[in-house]
Parts: sequence; structure tokens; C-alpha cells
Amino acid sequence: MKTKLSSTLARLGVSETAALATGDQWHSGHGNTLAVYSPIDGSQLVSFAAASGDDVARAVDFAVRAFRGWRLVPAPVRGEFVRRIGQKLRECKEDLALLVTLECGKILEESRGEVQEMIDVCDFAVGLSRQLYGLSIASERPAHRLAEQWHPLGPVGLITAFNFPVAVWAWNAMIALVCGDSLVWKPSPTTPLCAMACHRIATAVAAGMTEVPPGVLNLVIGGADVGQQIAAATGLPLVSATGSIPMGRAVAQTVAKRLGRSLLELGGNNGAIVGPSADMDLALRGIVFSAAGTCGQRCTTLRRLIVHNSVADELLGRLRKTYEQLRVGDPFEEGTLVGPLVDQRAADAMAAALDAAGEQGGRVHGGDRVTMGVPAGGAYVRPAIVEIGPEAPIVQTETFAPILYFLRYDTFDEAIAIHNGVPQGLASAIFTNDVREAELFCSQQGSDCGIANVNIGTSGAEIGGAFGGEKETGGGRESGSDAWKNYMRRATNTINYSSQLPLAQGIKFPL
Ligand code: UN1
Repeated sequence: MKTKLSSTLARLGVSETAALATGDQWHSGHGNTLAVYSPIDGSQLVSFAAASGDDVARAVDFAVRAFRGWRLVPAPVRGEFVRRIGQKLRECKEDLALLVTLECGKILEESRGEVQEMIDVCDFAVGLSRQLYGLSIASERPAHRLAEQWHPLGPVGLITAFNFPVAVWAWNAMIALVCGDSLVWKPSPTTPLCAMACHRIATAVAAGMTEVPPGVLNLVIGGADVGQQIAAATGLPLVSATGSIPMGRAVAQTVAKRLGRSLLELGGNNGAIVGPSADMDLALRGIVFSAAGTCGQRCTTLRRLIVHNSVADELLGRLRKTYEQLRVGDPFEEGTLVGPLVDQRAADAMAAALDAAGEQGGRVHGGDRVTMGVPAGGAYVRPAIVEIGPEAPIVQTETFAPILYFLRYDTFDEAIAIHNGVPQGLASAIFTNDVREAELFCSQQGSDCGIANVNIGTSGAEIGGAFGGEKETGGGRESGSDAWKNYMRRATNTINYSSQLPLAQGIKFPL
């Protein structure tokens, strides 16, 4: 692993010790020592000093100062910065994908997809840089103009998770940059090298453009304490955080205390309904990619399958057979479909959830540790299917591992009730050829999630749509559509170009 890592880092120009970047200067942190391990074989990749409180304060300070200049740069010029970043990402795609696989363990093909997601969002943001439109509104008063403008919001705090170590940065950073904001990024301490590589690329591009002030992008690495400092920093009007529900709750409370804004993308406990008319071949493929792909470690991973009783036995049989044949192993190896879990703790959490499911009446298929034919030292598991009743408490919780709860239903109302009967609300899907079921699922009486799909799985969203979910998922929307509005502030302007002063609502105020 170490040799593969060293050559990849060398090509990407990443130094293993200067892990932090503030004001375009790379330096080492002044906090605790942080060790980084590869999920592939558990070997240590690097260790370095994480950020201290002072390091975070310095990063925020740079971001605040850089923002003052960056907000004045015309948005299409900001777009040019992002266009060049996208170009560099295209050139580095393979190396970045290698690094993502090394550090977070997803199969190489999925890592390539993740880097492509960054490139796609760059393209989207470049177009957006000429389309940050405000509205013109009809004024009720003569010779008055009423309009909205969107202005840059300020420096943005960004906290990202290990499972999408580069794409979620791009969703936020590329949009924030064209909106005129600066950034302080805290990646997951599990995947700092990916962050350092992305940051290198972006700052190298910045160095070639005089319009980009130093400190527009800042990188601090650390754990929950660093996340809390970002949440508490009054210089950051917006904190965008992706991760677990407990993490989001802690961040949101700290941000709310200072009346800042938070943009949250937290856990999913995503469900899919399989109706009696479903195309079973298609459904099977969609289900397996969503449930077992990325070793169950996407926030969009399919965790609950809600199947009509008339097709349940057939589907369960086919799913079990496919699961038994899924190739689990080294994520670099061609043909592997399921890589390792991120670490031993994740494997323990999976085993504990399966035990609990068993105690709650579940029948567990698979889920055992895989030790043959896989690199030693990694946490490899066979994805699990658990036949269980929808009322079992374990079905309410998200375990970040490949566990698919197999639930049965008789009526469509029952299916929707089961589907919506969890605290989370990120991604959802229905497999059906019945247009009424499909439309009902997407309607206000159907799925209560931020993402509702028909005849595709719950995971693997395109960047063009707004991404995020309801309920405990946190309500944020990132990436495409009008998610850019989160990174800007709206000013409503009323301009009187007459010599009279008529008051709104017809109020008379004679002086
Ligand atoms: C995540 O798991 O945090 O829709 C993001 C998907 C990917 C993004 C997942 N495009 O599965």
C-alpha cells in the first residue's frame, strides 16, 4: 500500500507532513497526532499533527480576509477559476481515484465515478456562474422598481465524511466559489490525503490566477473538536456538514447558538418498494447496486426493501443467490464488487446490528466476515439480507454497513406507511410498472424523502438535482438545481425613481 501511496502522492504533488493549508501556505498542524490507515489491509498510510484551535482560528481569519476581495470578482471570472479546477481534475482523474480507493476502500470503478462527480459539478458551477439570477417583482407603487439580488454570503465552513471524501467537497466548494464565498474545509480525519490532493489541485490553479486572493480555500484536518470550532466560528455565516445524525445534531446546535446557518446532509435509512408489476431483472440489479455497492457505506445506500407478498419469495430467492456470488475483496482488483468496510469498528457495528436483528425475530442471510482470498488486515464482510418485521426497532436505525432489511407488505397504503415510518428521509425508490403506483409514490401522499426514484435504486444520484433529505436527514440541499442559494444572501431592493414618496399599503403619513 505504502509504495502505491507514495507514487500517487508524488504525482499529485502532496507532501505527507504539511497537512494543513491556510492562506495558500502549507504547514503542519499544532494539534494531536493523527494516524491514517488504509481500509484495504489496515496498514498505516501516514501520520501527522492535526489542527489545533489556533490553526482553525488562523484558517477562519484567512477566509474572512480573502472573502472581502473574492466577493468583488465578477461571478463569470470566479467561474473561470472553477473551470480550470475541473480541467485539472480531468487530468488527475486516475490518480485521485487511486487515492480514494486507498484511503476509503471503495472499488476503483466507484472511485472513478466519484471523481467524475467532481468534474460534473465543476461544469455545472461554471454555467451557474453566469446564471445567479434574481427576480424582478411588480411594485404596487408608481415609478418604483422592486427586485432581488443575490450577493456572496461569506466564508463557508465545510465538514465532510469519509465515504465520499472528494465529491462532497466539490458539491459545496465549487458552488460556493462561483457564489463568491471563501472556504474552510475540515475533511474526515479518516480520509485527509484525498482532501490534501484536492486542495493541492485547487490552490495550484489559484496560484495561476491573480484574481484569486490567497486564503479563498483553507484546509484544516482534525476530529470532532475541530468540527466544533468551525461550528462555533462567528466568521463563518454558513456551516455545511455531511455525516451521521449525532454529528449533525452537535454541529447544528452550536451553529444555532450563534444564529448561523447550517446546511445538513445526515444519515439515511433508505427504503425501496417492489410492487407486484415490477420488472424483476431490473429491480434485482438496482437493489444490489444500492444495497451492497460501496459496501453499504453511502448515505443513499438501500437499507430497507419493502416487497409485495406476491413476489417476495421469488425476489428473496434471487437476491440471496446473487448475494452469495458477489465478489468481495481487494477494491483494486478487477471484478471485485464489494470492497472492505472502512475499519474494524464498522465491522463490529455491523455484527452488533445483525445480533440485535436476530434477537428481534430477524432471519439473517450472509453478513459473515470474509477472510479467504482478501487482503489480510481489512474488515471484509459478506453483505447481509435480513428477513424481519417492519416493527422491529433495529429497522429504525441506520447501520453504516451492507445490511438489507427485507420487509413484506400486502396493500400499497401499508407499503407507504412502512416506507415513511422511520425518522430519516434521504433517498427512496419504487420498482413498478404501474403508473398509478409510480406517480403516487412521487406525490405528496407518497415518499416523504428528499429523493424519490422510479425503477432505479436509491443511490447514485446525478449532480444536477438538489441532493438532500427531510426529517433527521437534516433538510439541506446541495449540489445542483437551486442549491446555490444556500451559499448566497438575498437582498430585496425597492428603488423609487419618482419625486413622490408613496408609502406601501397606502399608508398616509402627512408631515
Ligand atoms: C453520500 O453518500 O454522502 O447519490 C453521497 C449518491 C452519490 C452521492 C452520495 N451521488 O449515491
